[in-house]
Amino acid sequence: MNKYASTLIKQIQLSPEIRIITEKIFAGERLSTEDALELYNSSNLALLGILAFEVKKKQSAQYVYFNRNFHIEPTNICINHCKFCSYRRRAGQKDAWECSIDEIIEKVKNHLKENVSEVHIVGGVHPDRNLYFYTDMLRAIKKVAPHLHIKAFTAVEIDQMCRMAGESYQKGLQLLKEAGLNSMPGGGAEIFDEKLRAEICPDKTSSSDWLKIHETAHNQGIPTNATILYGLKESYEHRIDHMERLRNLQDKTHGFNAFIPLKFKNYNNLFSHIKETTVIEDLKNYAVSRIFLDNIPHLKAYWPMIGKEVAQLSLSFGVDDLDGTIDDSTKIYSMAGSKEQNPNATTEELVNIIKAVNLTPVLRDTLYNPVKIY
Ligand code: V47
Ligand code: SF4
Repeated sequence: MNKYASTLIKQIQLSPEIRIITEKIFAGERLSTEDALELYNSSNLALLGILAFEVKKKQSAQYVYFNRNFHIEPTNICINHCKFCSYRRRAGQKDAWECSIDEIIEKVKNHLKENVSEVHIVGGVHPDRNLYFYTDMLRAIKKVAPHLHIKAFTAVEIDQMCRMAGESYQKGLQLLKEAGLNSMPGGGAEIFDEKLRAEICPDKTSSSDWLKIHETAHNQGIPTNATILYGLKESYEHRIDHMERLRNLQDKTHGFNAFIPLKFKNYNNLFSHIKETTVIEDLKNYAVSRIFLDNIPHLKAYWPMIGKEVAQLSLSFGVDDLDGTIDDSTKIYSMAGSKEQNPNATTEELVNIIKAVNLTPVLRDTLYNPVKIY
C-alpha cells in the first residue's frame, strides 16, 4: 500500500469487512462478488474514490486517454424494441434515417478534415441490410481513408448480419475483418441477467450470444469494448453478475480494451417514468467497476452521455479514458435527453479537463498506443 493512501485510510473509521477488502485491494488481490456487493453497499464515496484511484494507477499510472474520433450512425431504423431506447424508429416514421454508402462516404470525407484517427460506427438493426451491405460499406470507407481505424457494429448488429447471410459468427466476423473492420465497440450488452434482459430488451441478442460474438472476435484478433446499461431496474447483484461474466471471458481471451458503464437516460422512451441515477451513484458505479474488473485495462467515462463535468469528476473514481472529440456526430444520447445536445470537444478542451485534476492527458489511437503526451 502506498504510504500516503495507507495513512489516509488509517484515519477513516472502517467496518471490519471493508477493512479486509481495502487490504485486499492494496495487495492487488482479486475481489469476490461478495466483496463487490459490500463496496456497492458502502456509503463512503471518498474511500471508494481512493481505492479505485489506486487500482487505476496500477493500470495506467497518472495518464488519462482520449482520441480524435467521430461517429457514423448509418440508420436508426431497427427491428428490435428495447424499452429504454429513444433512438429507434420504424421505416417511414418521422425522424427515421438510413444513409446510403455514398452519403456515409461524404460524412467520412467531411470529418477527415478534423485530423481524426477513428470512426465509431453503430446504428439500429435494419430489417433489409445484410452482411454484404456492411462489407461494401467498410471497403468503401477504407478506400477513401485507408488509415482510419474502423471501430464498428455492436454484437447485436453482427448477430443480425450473420443470421441474414446464413453465416456463422466466425465466418461473418472474418468477412467483416477482411473488409476493414479493426475493432468493435461494447454496445448491446445492456444487462446480462436473462430475466431482466427479457423485460427491458425482449428481442435483443441473448447474453450468451453477445459473449460468444465477443469471444469469437477476440479469437480472430479483433479487440472489443464492453458496456453495462445501469440505472434501470437492476440490483447491485445484477451489475456484479454482469461484470463477473465479462471478467471470466477476459481471463480467457484478454480481448477487451475498455469497460464503459452506460447510465440510463430517460427522455422520450418507454421507461421515462424511471428517475435517472444520481451523480453519487454514477461515481460509485465507476469506482466499483474499476476495482472489480481487475483484468480490463481501461475504464471509460463517455462524456456525451454523462456531461463533461461529471466525466471530469469520474477521473477521481478510477476512470482513465474520456473517449474522444466526437465532432457532433452522434444522436443516441442527445435523443435520450443528455445535456450534450451537439456533443463536440476540442483537443484543448479535453486536455484542460484532465490537467485541471492534476492528471496527464494522452492523445491515443483506438488501441491505446500513445500519440502525444501533454
Ligand atoms: O447498446 C441506448 C445504449 C448503447 C439508451 O465501445 C442507452 O467505445 C442509456 O455502446 N440510456 C450504444 N443508454 C452506445 C455504446 C457505446 C457508447 C460509447 C462508447 C462505446 C465504445 C460504446 O447505447 C446501446 C445501449 O446500451 N443506450 N439508449 C438510453 N436511453
Ligand atoms: Fe434497436 Fe439499439 Fe434501440 Fe435496441 S437500443 S431498439 S437494438 S437501436
